[in-house]
Amino acid sequence: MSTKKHLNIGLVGYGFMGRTHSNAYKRVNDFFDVPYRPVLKAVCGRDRDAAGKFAGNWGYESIETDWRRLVEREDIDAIDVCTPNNTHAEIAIAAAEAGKTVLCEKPLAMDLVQGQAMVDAVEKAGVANTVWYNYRRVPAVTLAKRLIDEGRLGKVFHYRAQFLQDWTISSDLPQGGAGLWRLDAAAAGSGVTGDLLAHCIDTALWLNGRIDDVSAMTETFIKERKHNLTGKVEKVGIDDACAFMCRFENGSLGLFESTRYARGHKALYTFEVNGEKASLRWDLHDLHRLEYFDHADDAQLRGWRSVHVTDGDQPYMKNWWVPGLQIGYEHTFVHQVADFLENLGEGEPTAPTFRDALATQAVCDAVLDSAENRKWETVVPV
Ligand code: SOE
Repeated sequence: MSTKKHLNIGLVGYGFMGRTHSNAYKRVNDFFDVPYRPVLKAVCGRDRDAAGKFAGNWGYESIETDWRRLVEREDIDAIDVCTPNNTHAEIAIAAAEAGKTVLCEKPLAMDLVQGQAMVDAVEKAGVANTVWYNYRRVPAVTLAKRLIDEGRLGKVFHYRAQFLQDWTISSDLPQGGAGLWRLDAAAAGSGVTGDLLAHCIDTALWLNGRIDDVSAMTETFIKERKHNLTGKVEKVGIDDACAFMCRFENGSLGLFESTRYARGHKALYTFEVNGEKASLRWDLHDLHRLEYFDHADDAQLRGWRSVHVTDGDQPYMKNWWVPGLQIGYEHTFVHQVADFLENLGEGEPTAPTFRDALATQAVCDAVLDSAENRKWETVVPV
């Protein structure tokens, strides 16, 4: 019999992210010895049939069609917000006020003002909280963090990141509704900046520290799309592409680029860090590898090495298979739940907390302001 404490999960939203999180809750205790067992108590969605189907598929015990009812339920310990961005704040704040643990999909909020209210709510209520920036927990990315913290790169000069996709090139693609809310500014807040660059920024702040100021440009290539909710052709308010340069507090220079118009690229998230002693780079399409160049190597053999991050000494990997056998995208969510439950047992926060995610929000806001105003913008300290 398991002696683990139960953490009763109430999931709001059952799209793509609802599935990744549910999978993580189900798998975590099979692979990680953590003090809590997540229990799939209820899933909430406005469409009763769809919520029922999701609940049946994933093993949720019950369904709700109003998130307020879910938040009120005494048998729910944690609210997991997997809904479009424009609903994060209202749900997360109500959950915190009801004393629930809150897990929230990225980006934290529509903007900094909303994000600040969310941080205030969880901090005032003293509830555990985290934001699902899952790529931090790709073992190769966590290894990059370890190497940087060990000082192996020395002084960092450059940080560059890209997140490239191609799924919105067709002008026939409508905006709004399931999945396509990402193209609707009223639901998403922004386009690639909040959806994709937010991942790059979260990783960058974690690996390389604060960003002081930014200079950005954005473009909306398709100006009008049919809206699924109104049936009318409406103006597109999101950024289809965004590129920015920035200065980090540690003196290094940053270059970031994201688009959904890079034909041939599905989810090409890459970053590279160049330091005085060493460089490293990572690519989501080859996610179990970390490329590393160490200038201290024997000059005759010096070169980029490709580290296959599958060994028990490397982050998270001792919990999975045997050295040489890799894991993938879904495991990053399992890792986040594992860390969250471990920290919950110890009363410790799990990064990225709402406050950590607010720092990413501050950079996103500065990037969008800079693109609009066509000038450098200072990132508001949070
Ligand atoms: C968009 O296509 C998307 O699914 C993002 O919303 C996710 O955050 C990213 O990880 C993959 O791409």
